Amino acid sequence: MQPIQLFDPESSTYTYLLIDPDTHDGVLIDPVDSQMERDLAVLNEHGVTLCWVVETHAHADHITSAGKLVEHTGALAATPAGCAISAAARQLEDGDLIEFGQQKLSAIHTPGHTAGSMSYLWQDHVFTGDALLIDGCGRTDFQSGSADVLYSSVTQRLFTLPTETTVWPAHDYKGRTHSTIGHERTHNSRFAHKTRGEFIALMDALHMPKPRRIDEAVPANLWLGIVHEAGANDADAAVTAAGYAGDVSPELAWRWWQSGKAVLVDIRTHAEREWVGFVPNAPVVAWKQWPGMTMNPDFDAQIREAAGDKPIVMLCRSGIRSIASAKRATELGLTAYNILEGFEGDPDGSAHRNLRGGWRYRGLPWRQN
Ligand SMILES: N[C@@H](CCC(=O)N[C@@H](CS)C(=O)NCC(=O)O)C(=O)O
Ligand SMILES: [Fe+2]
Repeated sequence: MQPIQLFDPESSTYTYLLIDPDTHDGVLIDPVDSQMERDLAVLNEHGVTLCWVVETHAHADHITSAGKLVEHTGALAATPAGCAISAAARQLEDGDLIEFGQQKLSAIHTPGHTAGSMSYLWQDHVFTGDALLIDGCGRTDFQSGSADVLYSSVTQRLFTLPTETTVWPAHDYKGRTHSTIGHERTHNSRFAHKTRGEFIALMDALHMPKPRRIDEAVPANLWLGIVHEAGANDADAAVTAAGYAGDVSPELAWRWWQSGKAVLVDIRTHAEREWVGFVPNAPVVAWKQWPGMTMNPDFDAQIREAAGDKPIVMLCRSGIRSIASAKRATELGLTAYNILEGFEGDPDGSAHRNLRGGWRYRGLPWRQN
């Protein structure tokens, strides 16, 4: 089956939908926020269960819809580990496989446009992001880009794929849709018959204006496109409580953590995180442990280490253990808050909306991370 190629004319971005023909499980690569309704309609039309939303890098020219798609569909986000998109459930390293139905998509680290950029190989199709474009390549003058590194990625990782592999880029500004590795190897004017030195000189001489939306796009894309309004923290306040610093809503906890104002600590058991859901990259300090739900004897030392010199917000399942552990942390001299009603509180989901942008949904089948 061919990938389905979708286009956003405003940013000239291609989004790709890959579908397992037997199970109808699917993957979306590089979706654009303004095209989310269209993409949901396409998923519907093909009867697709979206399993993964995958990014090739933190885009500089448009905002991704990955976070919203996670929220709408229950898919998980998978992003290159080197791109610091910490809200994504899965952080991909070179060679990692993303499985959907019987299909496998493999990650190929192709740095140079950005340091973390990944390409993805599915059967004889390669999705090259901005590493390799048709008769071109992504610029290398921002986001830890490097022409030297891109030359290696393209010539050693992409041009070594089989000649007939179809190349599907993240952008084309001239209406071209796809190419092949063989064609790009012999015709791409940036690489064909060019030494490394010639390529670097060519990239150094480009002097392109910066992308129009870079200042809003990159920070938003580091959070899967979920934008938090500046200053919103001030409108909310923690409610003071006896024996610990106070109670905070999940949304406030999320914003504190996102802005670096506090550390969000998950104090549930490993089993709960596996089966119920988790907050990507949140430090884990169990309050109680299986077997028998006995106290974690190392809690005091571990919570001190997790907190460092910051306040902590405690997350549990329903908001009982988080209060007990916040009280204990307070006794240890830390500033500790309780997240009201924990991971499973708020049955209508509204207060957890932002958290769920990066969390696994409760009640969905467990997927190996
Ligand atoms: N005019 C576009 C430029 C976008 C741009 O610079 N795109 C980057 C990718 S994020 C690039 O490498 N473009 C390669 C090219 O234009 O040849 C904008 O303002 O958004
Ligand atoms: Fe880019």
